[in-house]
Amino acid sequence: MQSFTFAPLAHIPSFEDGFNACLAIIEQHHSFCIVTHVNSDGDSLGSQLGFTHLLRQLGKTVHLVNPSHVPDNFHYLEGSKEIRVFDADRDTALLTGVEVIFVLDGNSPARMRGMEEAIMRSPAVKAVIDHHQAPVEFAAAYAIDTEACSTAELIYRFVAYLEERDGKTYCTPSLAEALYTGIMTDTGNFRFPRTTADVHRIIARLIEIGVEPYAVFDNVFNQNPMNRALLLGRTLSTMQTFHDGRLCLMLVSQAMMRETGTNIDHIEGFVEQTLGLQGVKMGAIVVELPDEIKMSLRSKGTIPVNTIAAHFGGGGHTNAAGCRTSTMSFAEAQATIVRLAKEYV
Ligand SMILES: [Mn+2]
Repeated sequence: MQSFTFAPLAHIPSFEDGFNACLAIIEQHHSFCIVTHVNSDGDSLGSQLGFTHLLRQLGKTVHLVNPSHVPDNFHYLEGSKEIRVFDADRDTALLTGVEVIFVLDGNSPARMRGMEEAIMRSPAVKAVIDHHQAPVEFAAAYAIDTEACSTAELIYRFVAYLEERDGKTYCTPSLAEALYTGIMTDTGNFRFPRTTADVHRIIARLIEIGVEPYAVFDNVFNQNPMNRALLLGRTLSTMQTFHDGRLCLMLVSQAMMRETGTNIDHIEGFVEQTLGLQGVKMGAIVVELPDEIKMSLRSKGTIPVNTIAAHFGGGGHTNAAGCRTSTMSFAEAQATIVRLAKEYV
């Protein structure tokens, strides 16, 4: 497989310019493929499906292809069963044949791990809607607002704008539920710093349209299989603190996953436990996978965990970031995080 390198985007347009550029692309084309990042989460799926429901009401043809499968707890989202897991032999022609590829909740083809080549070789117009920092050069349009709580919030702006322009309602119950899911999960259930009054006004509208907050929460978070609970127990027992209790580290080894019959999907959300410990300013979970080490980082205040993630070639936000390494051992990755964190905590 060819490997691609991407230059940082030299000029990041204002959100308004990027928004208008995306609107023009929507207007001018008929067939779309919407893709999102590897290891699907509530915001990637919620924004992908919310945007799909919008584009279809505008008469567009929409295909959905992701680099990884939809976790079971998001199957309640309407349209989720249409999402294909990318298969190069089957889906390269689809990506090549559509007029537009929209990349949501990610700003580099590298985030669509395994799909980079198909995306880059496709003659389709590429466009990005995202709220992460450090986009790379590959698309014709970028609607990026790093102040937004979620990509779902940005999709809502398209919905609201088009409703105003066309004088009709596009925010159907299915669309509302998709965007609610994205906002709820990416704000950590409405508690992270970007949970603004404007976000709550959007949520108010989504509830008015018919979203049931408890039902969504129940679908996403109350469906844990027993083996996940057992893995969480084992993971909590690995908790260690460093730097006078300001850094908390948790570990998940291959053996722990094997013994509990779990996989990477089951670890979603574990890292949040680190910040619950008194005095902790930064938390990390280091996960040993068969061919690489995956790390998720969280912080309070101004500690820039995305800077630490960038050391490993990853990224994210100030308070939530992630990265992977296939060159360091499990132990080396842990030691490196502890060492890098010292400067910030
Ligand atoms: Mn997001």
